[in-house]
Amino acid sequence: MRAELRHSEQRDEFQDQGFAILRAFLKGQQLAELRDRVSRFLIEAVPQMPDEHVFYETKGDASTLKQLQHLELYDSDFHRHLTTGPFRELAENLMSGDVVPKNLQYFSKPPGKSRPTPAHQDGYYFMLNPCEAVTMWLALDTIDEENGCVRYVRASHRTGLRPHQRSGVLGFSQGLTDFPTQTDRQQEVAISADPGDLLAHNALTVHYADANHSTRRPRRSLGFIYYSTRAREDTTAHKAYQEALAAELKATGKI
Ligand SMILES: O=C(O)CCC(=O)C(=O)O
Repeated sequence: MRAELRHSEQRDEFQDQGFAILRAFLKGQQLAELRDRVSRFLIEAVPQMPDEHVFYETKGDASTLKQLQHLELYDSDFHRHLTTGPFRELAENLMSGDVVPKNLQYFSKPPGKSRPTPAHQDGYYFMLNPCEAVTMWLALDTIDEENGCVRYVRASHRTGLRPHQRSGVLGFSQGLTDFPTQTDRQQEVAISADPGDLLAHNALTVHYADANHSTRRPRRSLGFIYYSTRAREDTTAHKAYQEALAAELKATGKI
């Protein structure tokens, strides 16, 4: 299929349902190199990272590592992946314009030691006006209903931001107060993914994930966040929230 047609189909799917699925977005050597880079990063970089960018289900137990923030700040390969090349190009296509690369995250749900991801809209965390941003989620493992695949509520991006409250979940501090509605249940889709598959969702799309209920299957992924240049960030409120949250997590011994 010609690239232009493929791009317009991806954009249509994204605009219509609030998410797009790009199977085998990375494959072969590209995928192998990225997975290898992640493995080395976990050994070499994580011990040097500040507490507010490294989350464990149980602090002090390395086998429960659940989330890393801003990999691009600690590794030039990850900086390149976030700021140039296919991920950014896809973000520009889906956002129909220029984007600002914001964050490259790592997610893991270790078997037997993970918690569900609460239902949320990324836009609630981002504090943007207009709320125009995309998150891309790249599977590093085979991820299905058993080990906690991502679940989207189709077309939920069309009805604006919904109320959130503190969730008590480290790394996903806010969750929807009114979830699930009947429509949420009717429109929910569970997306299984193979390594290299990419899911992209609008910042208003409701999504969540179960815990990893398998006994030994890993469940790892990378998240790439881009804001549209049309969006204005409430940087003061965002910084204040992040600082207050980090202080609270430190005071309660969670990070
Ligand atoms: O991996 C997950 O469970 C959720 C990821 C997520 O919420 C996101 O990338 O916005």
